[in-house]
Amino acid sequence: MQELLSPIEFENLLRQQHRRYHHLHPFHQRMNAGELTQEEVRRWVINRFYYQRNIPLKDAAILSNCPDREVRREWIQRIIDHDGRNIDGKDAEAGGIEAWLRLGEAVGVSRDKLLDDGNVLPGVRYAVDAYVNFCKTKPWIEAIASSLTELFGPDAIRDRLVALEKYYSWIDPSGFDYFRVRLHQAPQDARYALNLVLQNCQTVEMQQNAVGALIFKCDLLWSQLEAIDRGDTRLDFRF
Ligand code: AHQ
Repeated sequence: MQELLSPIEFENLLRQQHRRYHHLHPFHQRMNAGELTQEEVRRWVINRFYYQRNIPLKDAAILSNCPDREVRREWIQRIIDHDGRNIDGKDAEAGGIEAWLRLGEAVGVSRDKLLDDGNVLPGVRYAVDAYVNFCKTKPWIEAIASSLTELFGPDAIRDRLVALEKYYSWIDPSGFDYFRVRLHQAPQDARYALNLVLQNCQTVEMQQNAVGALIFKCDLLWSQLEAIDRGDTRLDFRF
């Protein structure tokens, strides 16, 4: 990409990265075919929780780097979506992290086990920590571009939800509420993030860096699943 792309060409180039997205990973393919064992599902829930609980940290990093008040006023909602919030000392919104803890209980993994980072596979920890560090150290618009994997998320989550309800009857379906909520939040998030990237990346270099950020995130999600798919044969990899 040597010349400045029009907004349509730039959006198409971003959307072409769908071919790198983790919906194509064998682990998700096996999940959607109903082929995962209970142990594999529990391993996925435990390790994905580490990703989920770090989302507010990476979004707070983006806020801390973003000088634009209007963008911060919008972006801060992502932290509330995951952390939830109290109003007048009452739990007004539970949030996505609480919903994932309930997913854990639905698959037979205790809240304490999910909250213990010692159960996280090294490969997952490195991928997630790389994401948080990326959002701490890169320009805010590149960090926002890395969230554009959410252009591809809703279709993947929709297929997953159908498969989980169809093939994994041992799981209390109320545990899937996290994904049902994401189906509404993610498209709005993705639309807002895409418009920001299209409007703010007005040089060849910024467009290249935005595409590079999206590829980085696709590879991060892929690496995370590689680690989850393989598991860890060492007796106890806890640090
Ligand atoms: O549950 C997910 C989530 O809250 C987010 C936030 C967003 C971001 O800001 O990077 N990305 C993301 C994703 C979530 N779920 C993943 C899934 O497959 O369940 C997809 C993932 C993403 O596409 O980035």
